[in-house]
Formats: sequence, C-alpha cells, structure tokens
Amino acid sequence: MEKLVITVALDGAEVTREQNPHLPVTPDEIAADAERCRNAGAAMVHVHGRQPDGTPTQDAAVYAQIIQAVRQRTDVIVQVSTGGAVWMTAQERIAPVLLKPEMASLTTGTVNFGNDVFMNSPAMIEEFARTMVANGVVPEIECFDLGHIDNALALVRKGILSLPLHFDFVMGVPGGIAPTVRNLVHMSESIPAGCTWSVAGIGRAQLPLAAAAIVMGGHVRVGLEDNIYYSKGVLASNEMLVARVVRLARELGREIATPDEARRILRLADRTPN
Ligand code: KMH
Ligand code: ZN
Repeated sequence: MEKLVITVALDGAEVTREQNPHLPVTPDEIAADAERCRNAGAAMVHVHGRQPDGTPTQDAAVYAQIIQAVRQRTDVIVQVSTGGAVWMTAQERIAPVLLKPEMASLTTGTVNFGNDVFMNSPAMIEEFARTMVANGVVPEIECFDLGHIDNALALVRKGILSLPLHFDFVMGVPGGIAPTVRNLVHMSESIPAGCTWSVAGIGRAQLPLAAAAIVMGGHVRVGLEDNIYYSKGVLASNEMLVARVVRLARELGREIATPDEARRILRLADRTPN
C-alpha cells in the first residue's frame, strides 16, 4: 500500500470561532496551523479565505496572502477551495484558481447542504475544470454523492479533464451520501483504476471513515471544516485531528506520506502542464 496522504481542511466556510476557538481565521493563523499540522503528519492543506472578522471570502488577495504565509513556513501542498460558501457566485468562487496554486477543489455536482443548496451546475463545473487546466492547477474532485463521480468522468470523456484523477469523497453532509463504510466501498470501487481517493467524513463520521480508508488503501481528510469535535463534548484542534490519524495509521501498519511523497503519490507533476 502507498503511504497515507493526510489532508487537513483547516478552516472551511461554515464553522465559526464561537463554535470552536481553535479555528484559524487570518492568513497568519492559517499558516501557523498548517505548520503545526505538517509537523504532526499532514501533507496537504485545504483552505478557505476569511475576512479578518471571520466572514468567508474568495477574494484572490486573501488567498494570495494565505498561500504566501503557508509557503514561508512549510512545504505542504496547498489546495484552495472553489466551493467557497453556498451564497457565493461562480465568478467569486473560481477567483483563487487564477493564482495558480498547486491544487483546487472541484465539486462535480449540486447537492443539498443542510437547509441550503450547494450549486454546481454542469456549466459551472465545466468552466471551473477548464480554468484549472488552463492555469496548471490539479483538481481534487469533491464528491458529495455517488453521481458526482460520473459527472467527473463525463468531463474526462469530453476531453476537459484527464485520468488519473484524485477524488475526495465527502460523506455525511445532510443532503449528500450517508457516511457508511458500505457507501465508501461503493464510492471507491466506482472510480477508474489508477485514480487516487481520500475520504472526508463529516462530524462523528470522520474518525470511523478515516480508519476504514487507512485499511482500504485510500487517503484521509480531517480538519475543523468537517468536524469540530475530538470526542463527544471535547472540541478539537486541527493538529489534534491530524495527530490522531497518524497514531491510528501507525498502529495499523500504514506509513505517513511527507508532502513531497504525497506529490508523487498523487502524481501532481504529471498532471500539471506548466
Ligand atoms: N463550503 C461548502 C459549501 C469546497 O471547499 O470545495 C463547500 C465546500 C467545498 O467547502
Ligand atoms: Zn472546503
């Protein structure tokens, strides 16, 4: 089995400092947390922009500060969000990709998102994918439901994206696929051979799905974007969540990938034209 690539989704768009005081908000806080998580075993960070007051933003200037601050401190893969928040326009959401980060998230389908709708129309998905390719940015295909895999493969058939792809199965959002091991097996068996995958379990599904991915040969995403608790009633920090997955993987005999090893495992160089 390949070494385990751990991604940490540091801040998301929905979580607030009131809910969890460990949430990083400013570029410096995000970078400092990225460094702590790297030292704990994370190879990649998935980041969302935030205004100083914590409001989510896709402002490229904010993302530029985040990328620069992370780069100054550590060597993790930086993956920007193009999901943003449910109320943002497509034009806002795609803005950070123009900075040419190493990776960006690409959700390949619309999904109910609690009481909201996370809109990803066919035209938006296609435009986001084309913009990523044009800027040499490797997409992480975010699948909140099974059909999102098929939508990504349709982009391959159209010649917009090429295999192998890296998928992230986001499981347990109210409105998306349920976070069961049976569903994870089905998702992971529904992608083409040679593709890589990770799982992001939401809330209390984060830990059991991470454990399943470790033994199945997948990769793992943890972090406060998806889950603010370490255990019932105990708030987590990003570092605590990464450190726990590292301990779990070592107990199960799976080694942890460094950022450069993750770049090789995810074949980032092969997928980047420029
Ligand atoms: N905030 C969610 C509506 C992504 O980053 O690509 C979408 C999201 C996905 O977080
Ligand atoms: Zn996100």
